Amino acid sequence: MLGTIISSQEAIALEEKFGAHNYHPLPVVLSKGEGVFLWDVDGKRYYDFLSAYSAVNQGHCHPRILQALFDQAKELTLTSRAFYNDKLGVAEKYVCELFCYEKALFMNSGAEANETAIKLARKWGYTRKGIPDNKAIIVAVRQNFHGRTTGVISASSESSAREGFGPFLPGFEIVDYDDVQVLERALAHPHVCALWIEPIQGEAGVYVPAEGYLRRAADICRKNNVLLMVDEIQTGIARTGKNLACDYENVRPDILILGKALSGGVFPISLVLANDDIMLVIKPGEHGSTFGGNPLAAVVCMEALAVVKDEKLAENAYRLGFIFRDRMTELMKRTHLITKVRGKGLLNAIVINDSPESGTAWNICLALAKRGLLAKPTHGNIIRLAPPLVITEDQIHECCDIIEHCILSYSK
Ligand code: IF1
Repeated sequence: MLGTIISSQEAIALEEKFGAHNYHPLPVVLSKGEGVFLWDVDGKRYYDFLSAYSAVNQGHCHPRILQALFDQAKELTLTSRAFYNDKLGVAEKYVCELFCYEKALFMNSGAEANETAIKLARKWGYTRKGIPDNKAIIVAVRQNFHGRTTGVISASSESSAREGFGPFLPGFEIVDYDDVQVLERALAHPHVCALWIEPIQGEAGVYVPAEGYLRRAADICRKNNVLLMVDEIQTGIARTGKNLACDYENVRPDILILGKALSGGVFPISLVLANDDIMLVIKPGEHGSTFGGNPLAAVVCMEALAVVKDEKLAENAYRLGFIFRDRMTELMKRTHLITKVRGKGLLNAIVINDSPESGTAWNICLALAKRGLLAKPTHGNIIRLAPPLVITEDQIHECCDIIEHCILSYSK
């Protein structure tokens, strides 16, 4: 069975019949990836403008990351944390020095890393801030996205994320994003242990907050002895043109949450970083996971991060992001179909001038796929455009030509 070539139709039918229907994929069946390109089972080549939701910042199947995977896989893949291994400590030192924290806690999925952060913040609240037991509050923001587990969706403001999944975890207060005044009030409550935000809201449609919002949020946290917990799972690791999106405002989260491109899309690795006074509130036996911090992840993570640095991917994303948004802004002047262009680095989106239910953004993505560019709408009428950060300037222009053609020739 392994390696059997199946047609697009067969692949889709198999998923329809045997797979949970928890996604509505574009009708494209991919079988190969390399750098900025994906190929479908019929050999058609596409530019990848989703990058597996920013997990493939280094490009598909990066040779250095794969080599690190192969070399380690032949030696040792998993020991569990019941024992030490010769790679985890090296990786913990690497990421602590890279992101300037004292302690690292490796997990697997982004949701798991956010769940870990919730536990850390709450336990810090009880043992360091003196919040009465089971009274800790974490302030989250409207239209957040931190994952799909029931703890995490307890802080979601979206009915689509919550409906049918209650009862929810208590202890979350939801306030408007990008509103400093509301933070002044909310964070002053003595039972608040943390503010939990994304520096740019990815799922919400690449919503970039006002200049200074992150900085002001950090200051209000400090003033109220509240931890700033930042989810950089989608915005981190060079995606927005800086190593972290927080770097734009010199904000250093008390708890930093990473995932996705930590492995260059090779397999799930997530990470929580904090200093001793926070991380050490969790004692042996109070948290963990079977695969969290396995030697394979340790090696892959270090190589994936080294690739970002060696290939100057943040600088590339920073520079090409401006070129891309300029092209999209020029296009917006020539069409009624685009009402907004926004983003930072190579995390960008265009807002389509139609209702989320209209299907217009979906149809535009189908047209883009026909012309060899893969993207997918979010929140109905917003098209996220986020290629791997290894893309070149010429390729950016070629992709803008494709987007331009599809927008200007689109008709309902
Ligand atoms: C899906 C969204 C993006 C994330 C941030 C945590 C997580 C994610 C900021 C959880 C994951 C993925 C999940 C995937 C689609 C995609 C997504 F549309 F769901 F919201 F990117 F915007 N924090 N985002 O973006 O990490 O547990 O998935 O490893 O669930 O459909 P995960």
